[in-house]
Amino acid sequence: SDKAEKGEFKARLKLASLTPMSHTYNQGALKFAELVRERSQERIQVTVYPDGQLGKGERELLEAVQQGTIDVYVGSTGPIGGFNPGIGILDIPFLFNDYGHVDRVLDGPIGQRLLDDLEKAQFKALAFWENGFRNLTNSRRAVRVPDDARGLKIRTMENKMHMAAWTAVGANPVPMAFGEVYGALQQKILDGQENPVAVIHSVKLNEVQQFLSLTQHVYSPAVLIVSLKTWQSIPEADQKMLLNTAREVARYQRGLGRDMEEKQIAELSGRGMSVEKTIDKAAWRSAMQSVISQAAGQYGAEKIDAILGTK
Ligand code: EAX
Repeated sequence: SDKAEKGEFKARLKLASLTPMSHTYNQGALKFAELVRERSQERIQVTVYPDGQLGKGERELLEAVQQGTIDVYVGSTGPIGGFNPGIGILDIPFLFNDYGHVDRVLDGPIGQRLLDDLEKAQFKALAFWENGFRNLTNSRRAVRVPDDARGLKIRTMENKMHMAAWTAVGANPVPMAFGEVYGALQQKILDGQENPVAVIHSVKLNEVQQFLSLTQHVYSPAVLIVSLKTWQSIPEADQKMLLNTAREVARYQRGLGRDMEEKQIAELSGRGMSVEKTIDKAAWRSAMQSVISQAAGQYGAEKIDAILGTK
């Protein structure tokens, strides 16, 4: 960002994500850029760099945001626990029942406290956007019950709780930057990975994964984060506008993935994926129970109960 001659604030902001332009993150980001441009009378320009153009993994993007070389991040909260442990509470398996529950928690006081706390890590988190409920894919076999996943090499995010959850079901988790995943699946270095339908569809994982199981084992929030360095250079009135716009676009962006989910599953199936729709969630939850119980010790049972009990 830089100051214009007559003291009028102007900025060019780089926004980065890992997913293709067609994915909901970037459709949301384009909408955000358009509204910010309009509302700032073209003083603030946001350019969207999708598809890992500015870095292969979300940890890498987040490090650049801390340094201020990338201004804005939209991505999963999965790797943010490495920067700010508190946010990891959201990655507990089977914490959220459905989208309504998600919205009530993330848009309520619990969500706001988690966003505010990210400032300690040099992140000005404007709003929760959405990655989605994560599902397992693999190239070996149909996976319906947890035992079917035994022995599979599954890429996870760089997130200890996710790794522990896959270890608990007897799989072998391999943490890896998202930008390396397609190639590793193609070369059969990995058997599988897990992601929301919107990601699986936009990255065309059906080309390298035959089996999709709608496990929805964990809800994966996304966040829109501005580098604190960038943020502090922005005048208060523009900060307010950015914050309100991020919140407004959050509703639009979350809706995109939710509205497309059924259609994208049907398309993946039409492209040859075999889709396991009947998943016994109780069986998966109990297979991951040791991890869920451990999380209570780590984050405090009362904090988890507050999320579970948000009506
Ligand atoms: O944020 O790394 C992942 O699997 C994430 O779900 C993805 O990059 C979207």
